[in-house]
Amino acid sequence: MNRYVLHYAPDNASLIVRLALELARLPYDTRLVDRAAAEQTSAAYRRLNPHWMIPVLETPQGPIFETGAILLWLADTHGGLAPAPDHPDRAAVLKWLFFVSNTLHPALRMTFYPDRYAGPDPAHQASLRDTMQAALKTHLGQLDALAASRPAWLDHETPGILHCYLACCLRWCALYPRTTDRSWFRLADTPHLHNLCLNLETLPCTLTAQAAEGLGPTPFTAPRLANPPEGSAT
Ligand SMILES: N[C@@H](CCC(=O)N[C@@H](CS)C(=O)NCC(=O)O)C(=O)O
Repeated sequence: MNRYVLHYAPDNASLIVRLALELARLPYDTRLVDRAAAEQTSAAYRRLNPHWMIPVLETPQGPIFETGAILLWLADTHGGLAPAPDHPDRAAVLKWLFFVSNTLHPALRMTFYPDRYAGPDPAHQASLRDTMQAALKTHLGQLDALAASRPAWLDHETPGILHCYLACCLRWCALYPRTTDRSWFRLADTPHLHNLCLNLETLPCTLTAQAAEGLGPTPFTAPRLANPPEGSAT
């Protein structure tokens, strides 16, 4: 098999894919996307992802963008990261994976980049941010209730793509955006998701990502801003 190439920036959505690649012990190389130079908008990068977003995973089937699509493709191609297509738990994992990628993650993006969704008026931006933070609180409560019910595909023994996606979203809730009050979020309010993060933090996939992206000792349960060896988060 060819080595995959992950186009990444530290502490960006590419971190989710890196964790999944590491979890499945898949060989890959990385190419830094220099966000400080807005390299994601370059012609070369737009040939990989016309939407100018990180990540992209180059595969033998061509470049894949959209984090959820990459995760699902990896799980289906290699197994082990999610229940197989004919497994009875497949439907449950799919619906929650798509909930995270279609609803939770976009809500987070709207709190990071409110100007892109609400326009230049600061009052409109603040209103969108408040609305999205309230929505995120609801979504995280739903996900915590799900984790509390201990489905086999979300427990500690079988970490997979959903664990990687959720832990990173929780990290970003705690850290970003830097410029506004983030007291709406406390990981302790979702104790079952806290446990999921705690467990992921003990795994080699996280240790490798920590070193590669400068994530600090407790990247999910008590995150601090990345201090990466190369590149920048924003
Ligand atoms: N829907 C995309 C979202 C990815 C995303 O939000 N990427 C951010 C970094 S975390 C990005 O590329 N930001 C740069 C920009 O929007 O200009 C996915 O799931 O891959």
